[in-house]
Amino acid sequence: MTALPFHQNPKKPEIVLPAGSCDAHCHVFGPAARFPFAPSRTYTPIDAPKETLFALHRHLGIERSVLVQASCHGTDNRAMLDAIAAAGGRYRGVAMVERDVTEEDLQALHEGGVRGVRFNFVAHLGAPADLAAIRAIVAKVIPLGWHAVVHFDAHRLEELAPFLKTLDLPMVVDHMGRIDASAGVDQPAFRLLLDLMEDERFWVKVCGSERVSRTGPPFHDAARYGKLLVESFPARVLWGTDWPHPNIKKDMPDDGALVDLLQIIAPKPAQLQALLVDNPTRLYWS
Ligand code: 0GY
Repeated sequence: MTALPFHQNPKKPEIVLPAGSCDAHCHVFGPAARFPFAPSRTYTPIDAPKETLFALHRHLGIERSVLVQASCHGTDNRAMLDAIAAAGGRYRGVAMVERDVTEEDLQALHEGGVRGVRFNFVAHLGAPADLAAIRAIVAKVIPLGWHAVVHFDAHRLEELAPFLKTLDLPMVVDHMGRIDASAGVDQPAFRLLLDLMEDERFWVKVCGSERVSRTGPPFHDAARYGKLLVESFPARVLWGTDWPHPNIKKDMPDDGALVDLLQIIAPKPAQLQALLVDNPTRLYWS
């Protein structure tokens, strides 16, 4: 199936973001002619090159960013590294690596701006990460001061949580744990996420409203979960656009409107400053 194109004309946000604001979850895809997609991919996105992302960030008032390696590029992190290199220190990355990655490979990624490693347990993205491989990789990235980003379907959290708690590094949960926004704050997956967050190793991204929403734009049903997470764990939350929104099948979000959702998610200036500036600085620029 042909991927839905990202929004071509996002609105100017209603809010002015604080200086140094960081989009801590977005991707670059290709261009495929230069950076081919992985043979193992489960979807083929439309090219989403760095120049388009840089222009979007300028339009939204975003000065820094964290590029997250997506499954369609597998463990070939070159498109991401190319974009980070072009951004002059304002962008960082989260890589995907093979189990047998060497210290030299990791050092090169670190010098290229990578500060974390990502593990996927989302069914539509292919085979789940292997737990023994995760342990092996984690042991190698801890000396670099990296963290892990974990991306899972909500129903997997119960089984995954005990394993994640055995890992001795900071861990960032993608997209509010991909909960179902229609299922209420007492749904088991959200309760488990809150429980996980009581452990100071864990962080959560309060983005992905367009993924967890069941009512559609403007995704207010989802934003209330982000608000609750920001109120409860103000120093361990991150936010991102998720541009160019891989695998969104309908209601492609307007990235300016996603920024506007921050008025619900982090309504107080101090919350916004922590979410967009201070927290990403601690995890990616310290
Ligand atoms: C996201 C979400 C998705 C894709 C990936 O690695 C990926 O391909 O993360 C998705 O399909 O929901 O965070 O970009």
